[in-house]
Amino acid sequence: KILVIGANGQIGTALVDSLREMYGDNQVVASDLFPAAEDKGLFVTLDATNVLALVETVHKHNITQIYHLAAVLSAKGELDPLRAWDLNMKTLFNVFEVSRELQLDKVFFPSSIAAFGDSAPHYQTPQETFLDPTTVYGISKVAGENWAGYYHKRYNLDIRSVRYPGVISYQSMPGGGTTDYAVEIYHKAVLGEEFTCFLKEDTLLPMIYMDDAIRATLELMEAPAEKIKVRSAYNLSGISFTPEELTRSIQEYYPHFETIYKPDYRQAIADSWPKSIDDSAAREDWGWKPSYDLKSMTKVMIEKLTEKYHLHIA
Ligand code: VAH
Repeated sequence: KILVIGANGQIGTALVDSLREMYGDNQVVASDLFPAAEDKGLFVTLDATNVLALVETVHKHNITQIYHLAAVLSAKGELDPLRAWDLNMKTLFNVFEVSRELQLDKVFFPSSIAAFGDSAPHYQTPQETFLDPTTVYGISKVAGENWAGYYHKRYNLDIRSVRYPGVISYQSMPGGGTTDYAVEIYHKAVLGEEFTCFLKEDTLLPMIYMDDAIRATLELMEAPAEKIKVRSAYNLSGISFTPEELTRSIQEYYPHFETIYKPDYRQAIADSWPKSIDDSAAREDWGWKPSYDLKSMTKVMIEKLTEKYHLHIA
């Protein structure tokens, strides 16, 4: 069975649904610190910093794979660096150690474009390049990538990872990320409100629509092990756009929608990240190809959020 740690997070929420669709509801155990609002199937409360609790959960539910989606994200991590490092790494080591000891089949842990810093080329950022992350979150992701490679090489643990761009979804709100503006903006537009963006209008960032992010994750995890050449984390790209371009794509539906720009401390984080990603390694090794562009993502986001708020497109 599959255990998803951080099941109530932005990616965890969508990932649990997709894993259940693929493998069956009773094959996926969702876990988080507290239950989600609405009951959505097999769930256990689990604090992944508690290794004994993790061992107990793995034994009790016959877990053979772990997807570790719990972490403190980039912006929030800067408010309490050592807590973010401690939580991100303690949970990661627990997952890697328990998976090694109990000989789990596969482990997924997410890296991020936050692994890159100012020394990496900002356009078409390559798979192999110098990593000098500017946030604690990014430092924890680079450390995680190196530890993943170590556990694979030394213990032959089948750990797989992708460097997610900013992930955009309607199912749940992200928490504490620098790319969160690109989710919040759609909610404001659908609710007929003005949006205040915490990044400058020309801040170009690599993003990905959740359906593509989840499909990439499942395709990576389903690929034969011998195809997985990268045991740190695969670059993954979806769509690169600026807040201005995103606003314009929304105005096709809401002509009077307005974004005002009030950059804050997250601007410096965004400026240190790639503007576009070269994901040719993922395309070559396991056939990755995104299917959403800005137009099709905006269409589905507005449709889904209109339903969610029980509104009807005018
Ligand atoms: C964040 N959404 O902003 C996450 C992600 C690349 C962005 O790591 O921290």
